[in-house]
Amino acid sequence: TAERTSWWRQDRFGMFIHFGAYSQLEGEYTRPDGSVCRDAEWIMRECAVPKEEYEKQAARFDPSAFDAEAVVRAAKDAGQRYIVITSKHHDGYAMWPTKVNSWNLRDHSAFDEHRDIMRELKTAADKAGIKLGFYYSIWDWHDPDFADPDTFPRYKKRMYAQLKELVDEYDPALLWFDGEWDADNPVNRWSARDGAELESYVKSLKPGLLVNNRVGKRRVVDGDFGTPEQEIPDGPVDGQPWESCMTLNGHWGYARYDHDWKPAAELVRNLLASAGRSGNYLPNIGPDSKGRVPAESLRRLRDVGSWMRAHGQG
Ligand code: FUL
Repeated sequence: TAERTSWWRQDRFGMFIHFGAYSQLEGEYTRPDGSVCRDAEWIMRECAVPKEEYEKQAARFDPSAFDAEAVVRAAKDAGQRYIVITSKHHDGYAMWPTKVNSWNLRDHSAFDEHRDIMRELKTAADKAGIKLGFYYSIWDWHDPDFADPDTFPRYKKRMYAQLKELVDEYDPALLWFDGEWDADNPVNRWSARDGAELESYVKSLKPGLLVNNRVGKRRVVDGDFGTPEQEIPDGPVDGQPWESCMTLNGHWGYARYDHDWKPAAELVRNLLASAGRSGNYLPNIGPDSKGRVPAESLRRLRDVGSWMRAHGQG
């Protein structure tokens, strides 16, 4: 693990991106009775959006303004050295043209079918010397085979196939699993064994691949690094390398009503605290329905970059 994680421990600072079909709703769902329910990437579940309605919204998703080069430049200027983007969140919607199902950005959207956001990011990242990783949710609200113990093996097969696509097509530096908890799936609990199996599978596809601890039960032996969320731990977590992921406002996915932004000084403080405690820092951006990164996020990242350069860290 020490050698596997050496580039990542040196990098210290990355960019998280939450972007998916939920971004189309921009955090707000208007119910048939006119009342509005608010959330972000959890909106489908928290606001009980009917499946057909969510699919209808996804069919309108057209993030044509997404600019991979600008995103990579923003990361680079901030001093971030790797990017982790949601390839599939809990809603099951794939942000790359997967062949496993049609619940994806190419086959179920209003987006230019010739574009592939993941490819664009990979190309831009490679050019800038920035590493690219993928978040992938094990939990899946959309796949009908997920929640039923009898059909779960079929789901698992598709999940493995999707991960193989991601590794083969985009050669990611790391995979960031999530949604490994037992929700929805009381019989087929995601066991330590499921985790170990999945971890060795993805590492067999690419031996150097880094994997976070949510691939299993978040123990020291699961994956290569710990994943404290919205907090900076006091120091090493069980002696395991760690990375603290954090929102810039109160949500991961875009939420048009959320203006509660953290000041840039707080981000700098968090970065320094993480680095000082041998951890990584992974602040998040959430592009809107058109794929635009909020100006408030960009401004804060720029300010962090200026601070880094002024102090000889850029
Ligand atoms: C959590 C998820 O449920 C959130 O939506 C977000 O992706 C965060 C980074 O991990 O477990």
